[in-house]
Amino acid sequence: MTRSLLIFAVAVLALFAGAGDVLAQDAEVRGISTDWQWGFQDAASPIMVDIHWFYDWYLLPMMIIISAFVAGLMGYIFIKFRRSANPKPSRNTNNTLLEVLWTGVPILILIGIVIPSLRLLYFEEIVPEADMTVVATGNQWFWSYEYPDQGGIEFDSFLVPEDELEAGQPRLLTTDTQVVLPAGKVIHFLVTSSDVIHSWALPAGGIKTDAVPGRVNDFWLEISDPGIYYGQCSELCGVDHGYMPIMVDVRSPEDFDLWVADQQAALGIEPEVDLASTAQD
Ligand SMILES: [Cu+2]
Repeated sequence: MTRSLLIFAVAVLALFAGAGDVLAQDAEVRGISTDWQWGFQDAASPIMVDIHWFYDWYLLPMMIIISAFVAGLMGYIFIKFRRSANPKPSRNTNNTLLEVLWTGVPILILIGIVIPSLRLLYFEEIVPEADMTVVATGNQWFWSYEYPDQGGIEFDSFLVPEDELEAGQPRLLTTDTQVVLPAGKVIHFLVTSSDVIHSWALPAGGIKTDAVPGRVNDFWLEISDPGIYYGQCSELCGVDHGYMPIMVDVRSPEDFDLWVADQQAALGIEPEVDLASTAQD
């Protein structure tokens, strides 16, 4: 029986492993869900790479093996000990070895889950040295963004209503302004809210962080490939909760600098002045 279980587990795993490839067809839009998608979106950040590994190659096989084992055991009991085959049931009430095993083995399994799980949590939690900071503020019902390192660029980001969408823009995910980020850089995100609890979530980045009024939460995000990545507010925040999407536009660092210069010009922000050199004059 163990052999067939193993084959079943491998078959199911193969299905899951192939699921991510669907997204690769469109190079530009990288972070979006697809029809009939199984499993997660393709990993775009180091955190999501680890989440993929932890789920696909650790938790999921474990769940499949445990579920198959329990289902198999129940099937075996239903047949072997049905009334017609076993009219006189055994009156045994305990078995020390079995009891030690069914207590001890689950404990070992849980310890086996806790170790990589905590390792992953700490990896997410500890922000490496960041290249820049972005502040995301949740509002009923849109997001505002600030770039303190780029002279305080700030803007609001609203949903583009369905009747104003251009061809190829996904409904309920497209926003009028995007969070533009440089590829391959560590971004330190500060997340807060101006009214109720929202949640800044980007599945491909492995991010879901609550935006709580009066409190600043943070996370780090490093997206390696330029492209468009979609997310949504993921905390029930009121009537338009489903209408405050997140659209991240990751560009090459050079294109990002161009965007920054553009934004600064539009907002009338003086380009960064080197204070040290000014003081020497
Ligand atoms: Cu919200």
